Order: sequence, then structure tokens, then C-alpha cells
Amino acid sequence: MTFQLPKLDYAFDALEPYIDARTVEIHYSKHHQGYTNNLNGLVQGTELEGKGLDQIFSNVSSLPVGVRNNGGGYFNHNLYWKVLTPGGASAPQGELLEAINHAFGSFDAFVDQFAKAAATRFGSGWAWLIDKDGELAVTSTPNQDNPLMDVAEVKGKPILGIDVWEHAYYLKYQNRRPDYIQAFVKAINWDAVDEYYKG
Ligand code: MN3
Repeated sequence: MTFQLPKLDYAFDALEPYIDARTVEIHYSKHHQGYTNNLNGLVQGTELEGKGLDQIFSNVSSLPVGVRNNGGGYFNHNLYWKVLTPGGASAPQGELLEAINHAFGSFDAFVDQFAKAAATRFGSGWAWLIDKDGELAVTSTPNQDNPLMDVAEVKGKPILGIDVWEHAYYLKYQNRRPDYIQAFVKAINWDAVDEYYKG
């Protein structure tokens, strides 16, 4: 197995009341595990075996669509679980806060822009906070695409991402995606975002 499903750092119910335990359990052990297994199956015995995700994403437009979907699904969910609670700062601090203020005017203005990007992504996809050549920006991608892919409209290094596929929120929030987005924002582990920012 080239790609391993990372261990979840917390219990399935650790994100309550923001994200319910059943959703976390299914999302992690079925969806994320599924992307991981599919990706391994797709690269095994091909020229992609042993290649890193950065290499795959930067060239993804010329690869089979399954590699794009499952490679994105694997990477995106790795980040998603990392940037959620428990523990860690409940607000950005230091250099990261300064960068957010610089890019968006204020933390609240950032949250508005991020929530809007997540709410208006039609169908399934992701909204992101990215580092784009040293400047922070908000963007969104369809399906399991991400801003590291050569197909992304806006490219950069993702440091925070929210999954807005219905499987991420439907059991608890049904059609109320904006309520899920507001809950997600309250459950962000800003120390983890800071690690991606500095990494
Ligand atoms: Mn998902």
C-alpha cells in the first residue's frame, strides 16, 4: 500500500456538537478509506507507483480521471481531519493572523469570504484558504479537485479546507449547508492550520 489512511487523532464524537459522531465515522472509515483504497489500486503497477501527490497533482490533467478524483479525495480528507478540533487554538494567532488581516482586512471578513465560497460552490466540492505566492486567498474547487492540481482555476498551497459534499453534513444538517459551514468554522484547529501555513 503506497498511501495509508492517516489515523484519526480523536474519537468519532470529538467534533460534537459541530459535526456529529455518525457523520465523522462514516466519512472517515467509508469515504476517506474508499478514496485511499481506490488510489492505491489505480497507481499500483503503473508509472505512478512511488510518486508523491505533489507530482501527481501538478500533472493531473494528463492522468486518468480516477487518479484525479481519488488522489484528491485522499489528500483533501487528510487535511480536513487535521484542521479540526479538539485541542489547538480556536482563533488564528501571530504571523498567520497578520497574514489573514493583510489579505482580508479582518478575521471576520475572512470568515465571511470563506463561508460564502463554501456555500456557493454548486454541487459537491471544497472551499479553501490557500497560500498563493505568499499571499492568502480564498478559493473553491469542484468534486475532489484541489488548488495543488494543474486543473485548478486558482492555484496555491491549501492550509484550510472544508468539504461541502453532502456526505460531510447531511445526517445532521440536511439541506442547511450554511449551518454546517458556520459550525465547521467554530471547530477549526488553528494550530493545525498554522502548521500547514508554515510547512
Ligand atoms: Mn468527504
